[in-house]
Amino acid sequence: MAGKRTFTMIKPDATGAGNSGAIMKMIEEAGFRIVALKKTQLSAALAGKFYEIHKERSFYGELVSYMSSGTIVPMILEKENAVEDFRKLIGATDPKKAAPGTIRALFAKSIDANAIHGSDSDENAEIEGSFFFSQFERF
Ligand code: FUP
Repeated sequence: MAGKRTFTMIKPDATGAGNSGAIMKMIEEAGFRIVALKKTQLSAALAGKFYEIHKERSFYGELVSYMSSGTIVPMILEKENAVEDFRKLIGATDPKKAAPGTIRALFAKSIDANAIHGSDSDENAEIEGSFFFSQFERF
């Protein structure tokens, strides 16, 4: 059965452009409830750990330095079929390929500065959410 929670973070390009509020409004209007939220900045070491799954990919070094270059807004979201529905709301990784009206089509600058992250499975949603939030921070 599909899970009720996913994990997201608004990335430095979108926070830097002042788009966090507009993106959060889209998320809430799409029926997601924000159950945990903060604004923070990752060290390179922590960004490297978060993206460890991409360690062998050519863009890993740039991804880590980009993701630690500015503030991010990590959130845990709740909705039926959360992971799949949220991936639809954000659109394809490359904003040039993202469907019109999706968050990446509207706000992403490029394939790396692509405005927002969305977990790709229930298992990763749990792992990624736990990376930023303890059980006590959820409400
Ligand atoms: P997504 O699940 O859509 O976030 O995409 P991926 O898991 O494939 O990639 C994770 C992140 O790596 C992207 F959000 C941005 C970065 N990336 C690049 O910088 N270059 C690429 O060619 C692919 C991904």
